[in-house]
Amino acid sequence: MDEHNDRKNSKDEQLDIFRTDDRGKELTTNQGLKVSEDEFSLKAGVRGPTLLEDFHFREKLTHFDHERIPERVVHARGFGVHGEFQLYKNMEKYTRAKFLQDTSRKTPVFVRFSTVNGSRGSADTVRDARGFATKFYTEEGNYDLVGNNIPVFFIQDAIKFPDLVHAFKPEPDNDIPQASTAHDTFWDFVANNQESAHMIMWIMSDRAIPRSFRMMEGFGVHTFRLVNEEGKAHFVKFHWKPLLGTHSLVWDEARKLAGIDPDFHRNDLWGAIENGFFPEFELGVQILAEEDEFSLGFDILDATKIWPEEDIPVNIIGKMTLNRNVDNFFAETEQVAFHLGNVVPGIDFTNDPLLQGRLFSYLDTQLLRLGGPNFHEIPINRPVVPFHNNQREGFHRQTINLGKVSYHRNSLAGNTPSPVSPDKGGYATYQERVDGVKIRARSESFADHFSQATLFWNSMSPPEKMHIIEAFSFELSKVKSESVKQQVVDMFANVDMELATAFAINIGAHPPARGGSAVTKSSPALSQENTVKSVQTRKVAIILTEGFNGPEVNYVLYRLINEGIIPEIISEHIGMVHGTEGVVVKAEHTFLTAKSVLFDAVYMVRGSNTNVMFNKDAAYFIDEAYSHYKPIGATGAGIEWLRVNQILGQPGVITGTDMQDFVTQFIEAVAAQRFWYRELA
Ligand code: HDE
Repeated sequence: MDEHNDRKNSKDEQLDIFRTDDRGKELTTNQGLKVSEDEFSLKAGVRGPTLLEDFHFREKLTHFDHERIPERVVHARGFGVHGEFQLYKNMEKYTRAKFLQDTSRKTPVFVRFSTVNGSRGSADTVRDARGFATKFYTEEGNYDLVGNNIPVFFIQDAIKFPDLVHAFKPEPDNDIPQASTAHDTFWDFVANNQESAHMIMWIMSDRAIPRSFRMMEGFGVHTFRLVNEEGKAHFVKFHWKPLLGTHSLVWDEARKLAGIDPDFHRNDLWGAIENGFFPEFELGVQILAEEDEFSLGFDILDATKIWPEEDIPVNIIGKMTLNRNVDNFFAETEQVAFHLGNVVPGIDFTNDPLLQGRLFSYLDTQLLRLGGPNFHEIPINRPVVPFHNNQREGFHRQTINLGKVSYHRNSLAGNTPSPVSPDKGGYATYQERVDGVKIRARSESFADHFSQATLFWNSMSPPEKMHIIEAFSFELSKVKSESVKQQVVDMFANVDMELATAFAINIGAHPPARGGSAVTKSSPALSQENTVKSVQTRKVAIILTEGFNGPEVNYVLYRLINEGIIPEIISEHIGMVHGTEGVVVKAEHTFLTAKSVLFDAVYMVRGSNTNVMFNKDAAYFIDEAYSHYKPIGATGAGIEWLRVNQILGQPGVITGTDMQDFVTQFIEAVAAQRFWYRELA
């Protein structure tokens, strides 16, 4: 319980009250009765029937039978971690939210990353948007920023959300495919709901297969409002920027990882935090004056639109550090309940029809998932400030509310709990003027579905464009309906003719007869080519066998670790491997467990003189890493391997005899991360 005192904060202290440690204790029933036998049920005779009287057996089995709760209808598979947020800049000019004013305060946070489509047990590396939901435990109550790693959404109005989800989930007759959009109903939805065009471009891009939860951006997606002390409002879009940069897997790698390590992203995040490499994300805001609401050429209430960063800069205002893993996955990650309606004074909504619908859905969904209206009392969901109101009873109520009064207005309790005026911290809704007739319709200003999809395409580097074409080709190759395939080709001709033509040919559809876009604008911030490139926590596989060059390997290990790179040794067996000059290193893997997709780079030191299988595996490992565009290094006997694989001299393939020089170049290559132009060299 005192395991992480250095990282204690108000939320952590609160959780302490609920932590319980069964280790070293006597076994009891839930009633505290000491149990003398936990292996045999109570029977009438040793070979006779089990007795109903066996209260211990029944309690144990009944509890077990009820261990599962419904998984989230979307974002079922997630991974949560604790951390804290600290502000760089006082934002009082824009908002009265205290946690956005006080730069000295550390606000505890809980973040749950997730995939959207798959079930709880699905693989981490599937092609999908990722959820990025943050609960700030502020001194004014909980504020939830429930975002994704993609800044736009498939639809413009929440009423279509059930249709969208029915289309992308496994098909209802056979429940296939799991955690994949590569099937008929999804693409049928896309072609017949063309507002999805922009989101689809992101989903087909590298953004949908992140390298790590630690290496993806987060977006609030909707336009929100910041409101200051004077009641003046500004429109705002929220961004999370990872300090490690935004990085992705390649598709072949992602698919293999889904089998080799379905928990790849969980392992990565858990391990990084356990090893003290705390993921950091900066919070950015794009701010737009109310008077400029109609100045952008699109509707800011339309969640299929971004505000290009080059037009409205992202102002970095603070940093979140994720520094503590959960103690218990179910208690914390599974039971955490996010809700867009969890706001603090100074943060308000807009009329984005997607946002408005979410304000209903998140509260509603928890009632089923967490079994009643008292889920705010579950430890992970409690604010760090007290709550008082006249809500009472319901399933699983924990608080014992004192007194007779549970209504407002009253005289028996001095009319308390009493509402608080806005100048004393009470939440007051922003007084936006609203005037209109009741109507079921969509504003004409939401009609342009393609311009920003083209903006995204225009902003991609050639390799990124290639990946998008490949992703469309893959997904649509899995679609059985020729009609749906053709509809999708014709739809994306509106985004770009080259794109639609390229995948049309790959999937055996007719290239589009007409299409094209007049949009020539691009936004460099959208391309991952322009992201931060860091070697921190990159994993390098070091392949060696007995008799390796001791001083050389020692030197390489020293330099890599010094840079924050994580080297892991693969050898013929796990355990100590002996090199020259008395150097001994510990191999953590054999090729049985270590596959190239689990690493960011390879350093080949030495194969085996006798073990043909090992050499075959090593050659395959290097070849696969090469085909995934990863840095490859070799020295001494290792160089011959690269010659045999015919990759010497290719970009990102580093060899050398001067060790200092070699390691410097190799580290630079690890920083560059991928060498897309290999085949062309
Ligand atoms: Fe969600 N979404 N969503 N969503 N969403 C849920 O709430 C919903 C949308 C997002 O880690 C559900 O507690 C509707 C956009 C995340 O616990 C549910 C609409 C964005 C998470 C729900 C949207 C998101 C959810 C399911 C269309 C990015 C996981 C379980 C109007 C800005 C939170 C739950 C976690 C989860 C409804 C669209 C992000 C059913 C109706 C846009 C990160 O309430």
